Amino acid sequence: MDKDNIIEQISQAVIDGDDAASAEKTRLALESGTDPLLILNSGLMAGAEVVGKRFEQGEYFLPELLLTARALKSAMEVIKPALLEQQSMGVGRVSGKIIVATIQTDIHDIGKNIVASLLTASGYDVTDMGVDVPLKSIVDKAEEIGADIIAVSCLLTTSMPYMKDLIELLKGRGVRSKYKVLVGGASVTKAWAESIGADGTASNAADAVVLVRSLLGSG
Ligand code: B12
Repeated sequence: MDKDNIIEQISQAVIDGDDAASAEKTRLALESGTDPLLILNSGLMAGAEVVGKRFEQGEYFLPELLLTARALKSAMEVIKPALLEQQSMGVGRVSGKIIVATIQTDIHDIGKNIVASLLTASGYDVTDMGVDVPLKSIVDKAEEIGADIIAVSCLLTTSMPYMKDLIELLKGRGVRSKYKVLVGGASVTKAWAESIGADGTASNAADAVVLVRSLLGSG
């Protein structure tokens, strides 16, 4: 099967908000040996990006976003086992407690969920706090479980300042140095992450795992 073509078809299914097609095309792509990461990055996320642009331009509306979310989720169900298998290959015992959350006022969780799943598959002890999580709850939980890393996701530019506030809150409580803070999500850039004093960012879930490994070590 032509790999570029199937990746394009997956993107198209996401753009069309066709959940049956996105799952089916993803299954076909995996069966033909396509790298699950390529499907995630070049198929699913690329399709989501197009939908986002059309939404911004007033060509798509909330119903289309919802259909796309469904198409992304159905494809994620298919791709997840393959991604997890790839991620857990060769992984021994690792140690590290990681809190994962979508920051307050933001409810996007498809990307956050895949980051949490891959980190779990990589052997880390992950506490997924869900979406729209207040800053104080994140810090309280980190203190309670003795987390090593706080990984926050955010897709709305209007919610991004809360990531900075999270770092300020950690400083205010005198516990900033206890944690590595990672930030991510479609709107987060490396420059922005640096500007707020975060310890790192990654543009996709697999790179998030690489980043965590580099911070915590893998064995
Ligand atoms: C699907 C979607 C929705 C769904 C979300 C469903 C769900 N359960 O998540 C629904 C329909 C609910 C929705 C709602 C809204 N949305 Co919306 N949505 C999208 C869309 C199209 C795709 C998001 C997605 O799932 N992408 C696929 C995943 C896999 O990618 P990802 O999230 O980026 O995650 C990857 C990486 O970023 C990274 N990553 C993610 N988190 C983390 C964390 C760390 C620590 C690290 C290291 C890495 C990392 O790894 C992930 C996997 O590889 C985006 C467009 C886009 N370009 O993303 C708009 C988008 C995010 N939405 C947008 C908007 C405006 C909204 C609404 C305000 C619309 C409205 N008027 O109501 C609401 C907001 C509600 C709220 N309070 O949060 C805008 C935000 C614009 C902006 N600049 O702020 C976008 C960018 C569209 C656009 N271009 O206009 N949305």
